Amino acid sequence: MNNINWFPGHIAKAINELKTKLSLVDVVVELKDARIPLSSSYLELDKIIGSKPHLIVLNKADLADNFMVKKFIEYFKNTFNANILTTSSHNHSDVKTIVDAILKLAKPQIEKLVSRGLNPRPARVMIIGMPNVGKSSFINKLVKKAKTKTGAKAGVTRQLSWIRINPKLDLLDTPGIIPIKLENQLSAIKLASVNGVSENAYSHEFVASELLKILYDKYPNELKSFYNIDDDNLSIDLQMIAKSRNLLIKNANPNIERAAFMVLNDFRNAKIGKFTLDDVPE
Ligand SMILES: Nc1nc2c(ncn2[C@@H]2O[C@H](COP(=O)(O)OP(=O)(O)OP(=O)(O)O)[C@@H](O)[C@H]2O)c(=O)[nH]1
Ligand SMILES: [Mg+2]
Repeated sequence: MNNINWFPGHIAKAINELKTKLSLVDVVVELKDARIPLSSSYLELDKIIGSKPHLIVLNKADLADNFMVKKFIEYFKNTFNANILTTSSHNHSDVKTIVDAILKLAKPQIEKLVSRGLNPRPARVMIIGMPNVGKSSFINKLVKKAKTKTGAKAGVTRQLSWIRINPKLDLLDTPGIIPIKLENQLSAIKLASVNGVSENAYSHEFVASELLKILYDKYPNELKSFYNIDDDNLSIDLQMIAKSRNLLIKNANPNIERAAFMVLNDFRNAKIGKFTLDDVPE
């Protein structure tokens, strides 16, 4: 299977669910994977979000290339005037920074209510993001101290519940899932590499081989040194890694399948290094 499969049929349904939830909140927090800030973006998202205030959070920064994360933050700020932060789910020290950023974005909306003679109410926020980007972990981090569910809101779908993060902020307790659209094969390979695509949709050998090409291009020294590959080599493939790691099958042939799993795991756990797969556009 030398491509990554995707199912356009699921997308319309997911987008409709997302739109319904979006209509309930004042602010949207979009999680992106810090290792692929562009490939984990859904191109039509701006149309779906419309003019609602939008905070981008690059999550899993603990696994990404620090220098590149900084460059991407500048890029998003300069090019899109974006509100953007970076975090990782293990780091709980920045909850206040995140909550303050959300409240700041919600303020004009709440002030608008008051200016119309309505009572101020807590701002409403929801988390959205692609599969596996860390939405549930992020929500858990925000609600760690605030365990009070505030129940259904008048006029709002009954099944959805809200969690009061603080007197000024209610969080929708289920995130919105941004469906992945895998039209661009290079983005699809990167998404699969960070475990953002269902494992049934691709062959590990294919994705691991393609990932090795990307890593060799960006981080050749780290890759060679981690897998003990001779410095003279002008590329690294699964065969070389299987040999170097002594992953062999019958007749001392390299076990490509095991090498593929190993490379994907090593990358996903940032064992080879903290890497970013996307490039900042010129
Ligand atoms: N290293 C690291 N791992 C993270 C981070 N955030 C989440 N994870 C891990 O990523 C995996 C997915 O996290 P979830 O919070 O379940 O992601 P999700 O977006 O809710 O996933 P779905 O509900 O399947 O779409 C889990 O194994 C988490 O432990 C992070 O900031 N750093
Ligand atoms: Mg989840």
